[in-house]
Amino acid sequence: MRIGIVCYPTFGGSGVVATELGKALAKEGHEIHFITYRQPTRLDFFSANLFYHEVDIKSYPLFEHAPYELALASKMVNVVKYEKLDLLHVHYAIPHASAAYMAKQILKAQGIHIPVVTTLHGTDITLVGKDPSYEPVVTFSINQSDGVTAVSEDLRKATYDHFDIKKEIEVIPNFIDLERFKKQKKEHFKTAICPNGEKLIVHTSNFRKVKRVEDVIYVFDKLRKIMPVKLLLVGDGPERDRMERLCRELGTCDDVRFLGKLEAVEEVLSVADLFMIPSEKESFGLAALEAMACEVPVLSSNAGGIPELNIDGETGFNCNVGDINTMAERALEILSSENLPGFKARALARAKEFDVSNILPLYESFYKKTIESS
Ligand code: GMT
Repeated sequence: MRIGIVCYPTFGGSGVVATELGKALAKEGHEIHFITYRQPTRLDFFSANLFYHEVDIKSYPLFEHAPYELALASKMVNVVKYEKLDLLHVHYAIPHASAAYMAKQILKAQGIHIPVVTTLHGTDITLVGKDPSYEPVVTFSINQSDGVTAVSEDLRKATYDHFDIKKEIEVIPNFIDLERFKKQKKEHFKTAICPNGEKLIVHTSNFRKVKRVEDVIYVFDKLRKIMPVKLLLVGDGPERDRMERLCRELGTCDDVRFLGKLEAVEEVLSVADLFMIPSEKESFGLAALEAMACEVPVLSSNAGGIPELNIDGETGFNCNVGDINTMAERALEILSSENLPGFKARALARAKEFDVSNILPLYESFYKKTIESS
C-alpha cells in the first residue's frame, strides 16, 4: 500500500508511535509518506520506502497565527494526488483529522477518492479535544473519518463518553520494537550513578502537569529515608523548573539527576530498577512499555489505559492518582531483593505481547478493511 502518515514530529508519544509504525510498514514493503512540519525525531536515515514531505507554513503580517491546518490540508492534497496514495493515516485528532477531511473534500471535487484513518492518542480526547473551543470540530472529523482507532479500551470508552460518536472505534494498542528496547549491558553507567549499589528509579516524560512529576519526587523522598536509592528524571517541559525547585526544597538534589531530553532512553532504562508513571491521565503509557521491554517493573497510577498494560501485582503496581503513601509502600515491595527479579521477568514477558510484530498486522488489516469499505 501507499500510505500517507500525518503526525506531530516531536518527542511526544503519538509522534513516536506514528513514526515507528511508518518505519515498520516500510520494512514490510509498503511505501510510506510522512507529512509533517518537521522531520520526525526518529526518522533520520535513508530507506527506499520512506518519504518525507514538509508542510510549508507561510507567514504573513496579517496573521497573528499562521493557518497551519490549511497548509497541511494543501500538502495532503498534493501528496495524495502526485504520490497516488491509497490511504491517509492521521495521528492525533487536532487538527490532523479535520485537515484530512478538508483534503478529502478537495480531492473528491477532483474525482479522487482517499480513505482516511484517524488514530486517537489521548490528550486529543481527554484534555484538549473535549474543550468547547475544539469539541464540535473534533466530533465532526472523527465521525467523518473512514476508520477510527484508539490506543486503549479506556480511550475508546472516553471518546464515546465525551463526544457524540457514531463511528465504530477499533482498539489497536501501542507497540514496541524489542530489537531496540532491550536491556543492554551498561554496568559502568549504573556504577557511575549508583556508586554504593543504590536502587535506581527512573521517570521519563515531557514534564507536563498531567504527568504529576511531583509525585515521583515525593515518593522518592519517602524512599530515600528508608533505603539507598537514586532518581533519574529524563525529559523536559513546562514543569521542569518547578520540579528542580521542589528537589532543592526537599534537600534531595544529591540523589536526583535531571538528564533533560535523551534520544537513547533505552540506555538509561537498561540500568533502572523501577519506572514511575503517576500520571493524572494516560491513555496508554508508551513510556511504561519502553521500560518494561528493558525489564523494568512499573509503579503507576491507575489512570486511563495504564492498567491495561501494567498488571497490578505482577508487572508492578497501579495506585490511585496522587496516593503517594501507597506508592511508596508499593515501591518498597517491588524493590525488595526477593521480589525484584520476579517483577522484572514478568514486566519483560508482558512487554513481549506488545511487540511490533504482533501489532503491525492489526494496522495492516485495518487499512485493508477501511479501503474496501470506504
Ligand atoms: O503523553 C503525552 O503527553 C504525549 C501524548 C501524545 O499525544 O503524543 O501521548 C499520548 O499518546 C501516546 C501514544 O499513543 C500514549 O502512549 C500516551 O499515554 C498518551 N498520553 C496521554 O494520554 C497523556
